[in-house]
Amino acid sequence: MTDFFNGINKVKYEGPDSTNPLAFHHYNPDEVVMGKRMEDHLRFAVAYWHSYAWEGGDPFGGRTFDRPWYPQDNMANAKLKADIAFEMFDILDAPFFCFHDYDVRPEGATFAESTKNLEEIVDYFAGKMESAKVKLLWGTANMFSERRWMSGASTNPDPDVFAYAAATVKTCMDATHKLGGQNYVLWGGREGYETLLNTDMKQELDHMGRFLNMVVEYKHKIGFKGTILVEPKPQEPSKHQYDYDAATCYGFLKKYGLENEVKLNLEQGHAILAGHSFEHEIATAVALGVLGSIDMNRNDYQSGWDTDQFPNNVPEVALAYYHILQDGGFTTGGTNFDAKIRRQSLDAEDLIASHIGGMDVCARALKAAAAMIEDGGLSDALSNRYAGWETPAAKEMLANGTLDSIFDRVMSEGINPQPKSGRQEILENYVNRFV
Ligand code: XUL
Ligand code: CO
Repeated sequence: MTDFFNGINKVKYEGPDSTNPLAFHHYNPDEVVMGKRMEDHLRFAVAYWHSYAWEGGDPFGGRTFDRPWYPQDNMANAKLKADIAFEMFDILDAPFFCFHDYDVRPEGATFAESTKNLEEIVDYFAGKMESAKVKLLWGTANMFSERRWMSGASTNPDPDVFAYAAATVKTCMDATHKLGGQNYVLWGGREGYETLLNTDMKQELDHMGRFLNMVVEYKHKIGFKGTILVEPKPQEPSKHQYDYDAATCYGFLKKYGLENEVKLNLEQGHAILAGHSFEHEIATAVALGVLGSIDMNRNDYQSGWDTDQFPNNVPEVALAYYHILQDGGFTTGGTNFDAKIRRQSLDAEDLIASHIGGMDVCARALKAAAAMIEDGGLSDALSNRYAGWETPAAKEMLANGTLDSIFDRVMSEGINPQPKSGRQEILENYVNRFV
């Protein structure tokens, strides 16, 4: 036991009336919602990068945090960081965590040294996971921070960078597989461009498609049973990223023959950056059959950049879970807090409180979503709105109609559509009863 979280006990559910800031007020893992334990619905994960690797810097200033595992450039501190991370997973009773290679091991002078460092840490994690409750939701490779990635990873004009990226992903998939990870994520941090003046977009997209096919081939080769997930984001760090949003990613997967092999990891803040709502992105993925997992956070609606704050808006999150539950809920996916405390939140207690808040917001949202589904008001409204399509004439038109035959029917039956209210405010008022 380290003394980092001294005085902070395992967080317990104490109910909405408790005034204890370090208790759960709404997240009650064992509470059954729509026939399933809350913990099994939400499948929360702690993100290693934000909670332990990020040092509190912003574009105007460097590190604000003081952590016993700094500097993060040696194996002894990487192990201390792991000790403290696993203590936090236990305090929160977190069922999952997620990591990049770069978060957990020091960068070596060579690829071989970085790989050796990663393997040593993976063994260290595996030892801890034998007795810990926490499991790995997903692993991933950081192919955006080091200088070599500045012009992209698989989309880099330099084939040596493509090779370095392929070798890196192999090591991270091996690590994920070894730790029993349930998914493997690819977020295209710099898979995009700064200017079209120096970019052959077609060639870069073809390389990215070939790369993702290699990932899928390797998954099958090693017998990894988890899901491969791509994470959309429209920009930042690149000016334009190829995996812009859910719809763009689906088009990409289709073009490169991967729509049945790869699903999406959707992030709230990325949806906002793309000019969408989170539920839009989730509903799009559900409609296309590629919803995999979510990165839960919130973006500042004024600043226009990816602020990765913990969620605090129950009505918004409720609509997100509504669509997830309507899709049948998560299978291998879960709710990863891709969220960081503010750089002025210096204390160990802030790390715990932020996750408690996020988990409570999601729990309230899940309960509201389930209540709306059990009540059936929204699905009844949808059925009514589309009821005309249940008639034999409408079904026949869709199945066998041609412009000619439909023209004849409109003429002979004198079809003259009568507009009906979309009842938006009534539906918004309905949702408001549950949130
Ligand atoms: C960056 C982001 C990443 C991915 C994993 O915006 O969301 O943390 O989730 O690489
Ligand atoms: Co993310």
